[in-house]
Amino acid sequence: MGSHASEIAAFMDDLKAKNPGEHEFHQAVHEVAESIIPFMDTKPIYRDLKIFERMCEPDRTIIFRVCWQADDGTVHVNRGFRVQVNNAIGPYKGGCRFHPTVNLSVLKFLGFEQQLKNSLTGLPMGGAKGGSDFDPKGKSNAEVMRFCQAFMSELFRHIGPDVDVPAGDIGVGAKEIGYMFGQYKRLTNKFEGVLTGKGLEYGGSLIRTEATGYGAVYFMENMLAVQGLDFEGKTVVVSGSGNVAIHAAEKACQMGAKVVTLSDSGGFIHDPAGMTEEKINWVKTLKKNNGRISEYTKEFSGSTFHEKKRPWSVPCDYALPCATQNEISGEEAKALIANGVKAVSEGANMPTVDAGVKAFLAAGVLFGPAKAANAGGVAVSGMEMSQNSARVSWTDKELRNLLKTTMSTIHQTCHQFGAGHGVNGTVDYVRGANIGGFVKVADAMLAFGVM
Ligand code: NDP
Ligand code: 2IT
Repeated sequence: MGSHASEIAAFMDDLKAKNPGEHEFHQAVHEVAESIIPFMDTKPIYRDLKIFERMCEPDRTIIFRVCWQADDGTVHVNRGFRVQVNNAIGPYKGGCRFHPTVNLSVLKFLGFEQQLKNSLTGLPMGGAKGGSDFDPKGKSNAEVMRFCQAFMSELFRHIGPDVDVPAGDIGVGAKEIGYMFGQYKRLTNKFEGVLTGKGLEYGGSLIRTEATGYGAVYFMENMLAVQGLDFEGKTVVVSGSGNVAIHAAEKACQMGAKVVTLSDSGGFIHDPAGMTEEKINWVKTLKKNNGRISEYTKEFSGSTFHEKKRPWSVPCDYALPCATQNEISGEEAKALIANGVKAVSEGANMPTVDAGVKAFLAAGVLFGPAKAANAGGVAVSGMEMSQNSARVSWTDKELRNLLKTTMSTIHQTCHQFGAGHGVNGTVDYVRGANIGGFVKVADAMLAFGVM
């Protein structure tokens, strides 16, 4: 990489000048540039035709006002976004996030990664991301419904089953998807597969809810198998307690691991005895009722709550960050390494800061980057799109098998481009995922000529 340092620096200077202040976007692009810029030597036409520059400039960015009324009659104004990054290999596809930290930088980083992630799934999906700075916390159901309807009242004209298919992300689950689908149907008079993560009654797919968390565990299982390791009896630390975290914890438990932590923005719980299916089901109900993870300690004795702390100081064999971006700092990565962590699989998007990723790679930790490790969610979304187009519903067994096979195919792709590139000849899954995702999108773009 050394000989490419100045090309990467110049590329990043240009990107930063064009996108000032968008730190998360810079961070996501920089990580990929470190893999792709040297790789372009193997096929100079990518460089000559500015394929990577084009992937860093969204096809379009839609920003709109979302105005809604609270239960007490007050009027609120939020900002809505949809960043349509690239549709070279299929309709734009990616989730919507409702969280007060949402801004253009966050959605551009997520959309940028999504185009590569979706390519890795092998399914025909382009990349996009959307959302709003709306904070669902503390809102009534009626307020969430009015917000979702207001959001869709503008978004509907920019999406469609062959155009752009949004889904959930932080703050957007089955309830919000239901409200948005209903509003789309009312405005267009069309019942079509325009969103994924839908309820089973109206075109949703089995296993979509579980897919991201389960997939992150399957990805880790594949990485472990290369080194003859597994989950049996291993201690696992999980962050978050939302959709991804709960299902990652559930699958790790089913595979014989001892899951000892969960968290939310208030802090983390440590349960040294390990979680059972019963405890995880209790957390599912807690979260459905908008409860806080601190309540866990009142229900299960022997567990402790650590206010405003993240779980990375707890010794473990494996770590599954499943909450949000930049939740493992360089120092926290070093603490995990010092405590003997052997593998990390990113259920969340970009949960590890750059220094943390570098520390894991330098220490030879098996590190599954988000765009590969959490691709199970969007992969089953792709399967939901197929079922909707064919007007069929696949069985639970078929979908479970498809998810497992997809995660192992993604692992193989990462292995193909990453093997031998890590320390002491190990697999660099970051390089593997970046190049594995890039090639298909890049070759499709070449086929279309200059545009
Ligand atoms: P949820 O809204 O269901 O849960 C989010 C969890 O993360 C909550 O426990 C939340 O705590 C915590 N969290 C969110 N923001 C912060 C923050 N700034 N600081 C600390 N904790 C935070 O979202 P998901 O589980 O769906 O998403 C989690 C991650 O997984 C995200 O990075 C998302 O992009 C990624 N992902 C999701 C997919 C999906 O299919 N849902 C697919 C692929 C990736 P609190 O309740 O206190 O806010
Ligand atoms: O980050 C992600 O991959 C998601 N939030 C899921 C996207 C999708 O379209 O299912």
